[in-house]
Amino acid sequence: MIREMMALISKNDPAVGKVIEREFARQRRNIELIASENFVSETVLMTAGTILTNKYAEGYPGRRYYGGCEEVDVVEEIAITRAKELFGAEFVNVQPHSGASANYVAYMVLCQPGDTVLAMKLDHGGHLTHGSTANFSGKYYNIVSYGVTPDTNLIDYDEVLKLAKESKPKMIVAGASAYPRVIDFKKFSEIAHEVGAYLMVDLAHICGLVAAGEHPSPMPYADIVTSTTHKTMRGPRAGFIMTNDESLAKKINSAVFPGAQGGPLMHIIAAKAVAFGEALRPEFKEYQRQIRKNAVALADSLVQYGFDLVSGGTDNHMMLVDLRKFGTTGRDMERLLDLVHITVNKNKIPNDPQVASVTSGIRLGTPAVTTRGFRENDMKKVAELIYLTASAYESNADYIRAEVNKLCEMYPLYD
Ligand code: DSN
Repeated sequence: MIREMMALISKNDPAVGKVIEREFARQRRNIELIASENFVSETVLMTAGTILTNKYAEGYPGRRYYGGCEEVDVVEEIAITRAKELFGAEFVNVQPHSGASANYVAYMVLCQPGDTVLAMKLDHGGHLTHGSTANFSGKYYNIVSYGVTPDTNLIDYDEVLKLAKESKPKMIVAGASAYPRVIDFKKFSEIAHEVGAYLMVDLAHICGLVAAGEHPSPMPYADIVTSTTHKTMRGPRAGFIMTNDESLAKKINSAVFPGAQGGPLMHIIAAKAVAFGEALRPEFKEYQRQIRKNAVALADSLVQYGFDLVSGGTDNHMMLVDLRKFGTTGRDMERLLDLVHITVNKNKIPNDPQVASVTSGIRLGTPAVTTRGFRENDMKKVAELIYLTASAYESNADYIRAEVNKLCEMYPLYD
């Protein structure tokens, strides 16, 4: 089906078709270790490419501003019902186009511009929407930032409490884009309660792990939980919002539409419904368990090869490699790994002496390779290939490419 679709696109629009065909070849050829990426099922992929893209459906099921919404109403309800079951949520809005727009909505609902928000520093693992001055969050809110301790690189909950008492935030944001350890949502909620703040949890990275019970859920503790659907969750590129507080439900709906967005993307909402359905199956639990096993295997092997990992290892799907001991930077390592067909992203480590375009680290994650079928032994091989790239690239480049090729042929993608 995928190849037929690509052939059709290439026939009708060779310029775009060729890009898609080359990108398809790249995804099949490379070992994908970007922690936020994954490979969706063919059902999710096909659903995202359906005629549902033709439909305008501003509003919510049963309350739309357009006629002809009887079918898309059904699919949005399916997505909502499945997400509620998956996360034990009382209320779900599946319309956010992305994690960033879901976060925008959470700020709109829980805060007023100018309010103080306590969130994780970007270079300690937070996200742009957690207070970067280049982002709406840093421009419209008074951001106070917490981070990790210098000795353990774990979230410093004592510092969170101290900063919360000093700054009296309206909202505390928990959740991260580059934090390899368990996040204690209960502790965050105790701190929030102590200072009378709302707790918003950005679940994007660990969403699939939480759905499968591989990481504690924030649902009993957070006022609002936002997430993407395309990382560990393995759905289409999009977002969603949950709460168990009935009084916030209506505000969230109004803040999504008409507050922040216009027409929902019904083809993507249908693909979210499919992904939530897949996540309700027992195989998804097994998949998430394997993501963690693979992450531990990769982390342990990298340590054996002499790499320093931020916080010493991982509890989830990702790890941060501190490259300083190898005398290289995140930028150079990302480039060299690209040349041997291993895809990663440069990433700041806590208190990084390098700027964001260089960095001292790379971030590695196992969701995508686990989808392909990689197991612990394969991760050990991947660690060896990363080590050779960092320590003796010139003399090993051909060998590394050949080994990458062997692994990718052993676990073909979309075959
Ligand atoms: N940009 C995403 C990531 O790579 O973690 C977060 O939204």
